[in-house]
Amino acid sequence: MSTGFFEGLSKVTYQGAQSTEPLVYRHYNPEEVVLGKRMADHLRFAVAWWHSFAWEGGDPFGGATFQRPWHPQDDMGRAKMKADVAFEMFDLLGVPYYCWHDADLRPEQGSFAANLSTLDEITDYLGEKMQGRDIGLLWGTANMFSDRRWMSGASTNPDPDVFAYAAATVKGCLDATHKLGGQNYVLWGGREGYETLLNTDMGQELDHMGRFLNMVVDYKHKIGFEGTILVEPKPQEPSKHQYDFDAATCIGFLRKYGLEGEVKLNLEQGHAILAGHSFEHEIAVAAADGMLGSIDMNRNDYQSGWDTDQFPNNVPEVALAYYHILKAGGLGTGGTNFDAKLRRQSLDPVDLIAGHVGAMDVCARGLKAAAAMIEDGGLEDALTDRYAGWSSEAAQAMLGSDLEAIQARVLAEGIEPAPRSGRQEILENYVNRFV
Ligand code: XUL
Ligand code: CO
Repeated sequence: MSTGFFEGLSKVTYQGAQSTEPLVYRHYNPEEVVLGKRMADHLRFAVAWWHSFAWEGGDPFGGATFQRPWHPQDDMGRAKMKADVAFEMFDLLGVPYYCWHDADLRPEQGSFAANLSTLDEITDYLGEKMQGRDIGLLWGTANMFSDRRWMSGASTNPDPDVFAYAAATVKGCLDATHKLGGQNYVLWGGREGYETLLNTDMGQELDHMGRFLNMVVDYKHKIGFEGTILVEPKPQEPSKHQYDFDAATCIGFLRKYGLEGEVKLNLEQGHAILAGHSFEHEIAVAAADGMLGSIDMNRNDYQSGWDTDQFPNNVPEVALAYYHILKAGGLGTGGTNFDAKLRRQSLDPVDLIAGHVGAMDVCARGLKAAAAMIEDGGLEDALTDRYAGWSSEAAQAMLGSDLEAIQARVLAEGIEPAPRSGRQEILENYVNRFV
């Protein structure tokens, strides 16, 4: 029986680019084959439970603006109603995946044992709702940043009891993710960082975080969880400085603690911007090390400089992100999670649908543009041409040589490099033909 929350709204269908209807897909056609694969299988869209269903519309200056029938979110009956509405939205959108934090699903009961048992109960309920539906869990994760117990960190907390609480929490969340057939498990270190070095032993905190992540990997293997463990870079907010600053920092961290073959990255568009990078930079950094795992697709407001978690609406940006994803061989077990929330004035159920429909269409358009660039091969040809000198025998031999021999060759052959144009404007014009 329907909850009636989305009353009057019907299943969103693909109508093609000419359609002027507001709630249809103009570009997202899940069955359309792009570069030999269904669009749905390239994009692997997921809805984020927290922003869509748990977030109440508050900001630092004011409280809740949304008044959902499952608020306040403090008992199991309402948690189940929230789940009913969530699955109604998944059906309307036709999304193949969703993601959650433990705290989004279950009411906060104040004790670890009670929270563990309600998490078990609500995830059993989700499992029942997944039966007979074409929907999977892209990833689960633990919210180890909202409650005051986490204020000084989770695995990096100076208090070993908090480390223990974090380990116990992640075990429960990994068990629940495994039970629901999750494709990945994410750790975002929301409080894994510091406010001031005056009270922080950074080296010890990083060692604890590395040990913690090794325990997560060991446990994953012990229970036979075949999904990918992902960490999610973000430079700051809520901590002043977060240890998982950006992709490059995370890769260095994973190598230091021997986790490079085990853990990949969940890259978020808005986090890349906060770190002073473009999204495609972060994707290319991860891809170069074989650590591209999954993406959180949202955008930030470029004027406010804060993590505003808005639905994506910029096709050229999204196209370059998917270009690098396609070049890297795709998202694997990962997907495109909309870690995006409505604006706090967008009160109506239809706003939730519109946010996702627009975002899915922007991504589909971006993917098609990226695929067209790959098929055309113009960027790849330009790269091949730019690095062509390296295919010569002499250039390759130099890499196995040394400074003395190279200097002797430069003198003997009278080598004087001739500067060449990088052709940036020509390449930008090229990209604009596709987006
Ligand atoms: C916070 C953020 C999180 C993670 C999951 O900025 O992105 O929602 O994706 O904890
Ligand atoms: Co995120």
